[in-house]
Amino acid sequence: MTTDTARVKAALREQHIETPSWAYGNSGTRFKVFAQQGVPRTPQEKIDDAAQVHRFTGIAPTVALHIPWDTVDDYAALTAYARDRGVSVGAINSNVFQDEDYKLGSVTNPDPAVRKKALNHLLGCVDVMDATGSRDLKLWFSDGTNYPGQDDIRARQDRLAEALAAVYDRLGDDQRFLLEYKFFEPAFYATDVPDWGTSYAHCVKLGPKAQVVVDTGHHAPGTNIEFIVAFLLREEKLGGFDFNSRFYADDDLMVGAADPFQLFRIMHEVIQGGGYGDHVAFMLDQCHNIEPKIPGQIRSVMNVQEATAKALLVDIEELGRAQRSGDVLGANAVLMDAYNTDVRPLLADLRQEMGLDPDPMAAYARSGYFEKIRDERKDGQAAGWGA
Ligand code: PSV
Ligand code: MN
Repeated sequence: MTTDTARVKAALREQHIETPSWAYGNSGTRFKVFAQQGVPRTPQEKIDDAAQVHRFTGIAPTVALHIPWDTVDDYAALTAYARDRGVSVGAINSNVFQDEDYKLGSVTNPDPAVRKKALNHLLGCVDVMDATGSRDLKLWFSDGTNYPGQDDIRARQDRLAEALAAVYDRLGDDQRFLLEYKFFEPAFYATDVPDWGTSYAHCVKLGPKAQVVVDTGHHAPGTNIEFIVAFLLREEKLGGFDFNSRFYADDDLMVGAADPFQLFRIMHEVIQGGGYGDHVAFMLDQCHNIEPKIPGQIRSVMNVQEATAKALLVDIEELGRAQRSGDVLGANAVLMDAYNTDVRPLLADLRQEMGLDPDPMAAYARSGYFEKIRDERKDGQAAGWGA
């Protein structure tokens, strides 16, 4: 294990984890949304909550928006609002999955009028990026079919390619889109972007401003996600992560909760593959259905930070030596030594050096912020779906 803790801490100081505005709103399953107290009613209040996560962790300075959930009249004013609270607007997430028109798909819909509507939404999201200074447009399509024969799989790929090309052409020099894949749901027979290979193939055709985003919850059980990460980094096509945890499907649980070892293995490949930097966006895409939301986000940021610290502790020289000499057990032991290290004292030290409380969860609980929003946000409509 490396003993160069100064280097590890320096790298950790640079880490940047983005929280999603939708994590602060009410959420649930298709069975029930359990409303919580103090839930934001506006995009501004979601930003207030995101600023708290940054205040206590020091490494969550951006918040992703979801359009139209976070639609406002004046995006420049929203950007200034965020800046005044010490955070800024991160990725813009498009939403072409919640309109009646999209029953048979959005950009792959057989009806050209629906395709046009969906494309206009995506182009409108780039306008929001222009107004907020956001670099990344996240594209996730619920498009697909439920039954064999329902539509022409190949024609749907053509329609997808056409829409992606139009969005790509609209991007500014410093903007990118991140194409997300998901192997099922809400379409159950064939999803139009089911896997990293489909996303990758579309992105390669378009160029460097098209990148793949890996949502850790969007794989079949047993998928080796770190292999995908290593491969995409090698091809310079990994744009970022939507981090969360799954046990069974797209569970959207806190990242690192279900399988912290997998998160460590992913971070190891990120670091090994030169993906540790701002060109790979580390975003959370989670819901907190039964646990409190702001602490849920703080815990999640800490989980990513812990996995990163362990991955930074891997003795790369020693690992390389063992690998080159075919020392199977030795190489494995180098990784496991780092993984089995308790990095919490190192992170507590780091936080103190950064002027933070060493225990972000306890500091938030003591801060009185929850009591304040619980009282202030009693009236009005809480953000979320169905609450
Ligand atoms: C789809 O399941 C997804 O992962 C996409 O990123 C959406 O934008 C997000 O969830 C909505 O919560
Ligand atoms: Mn996602």
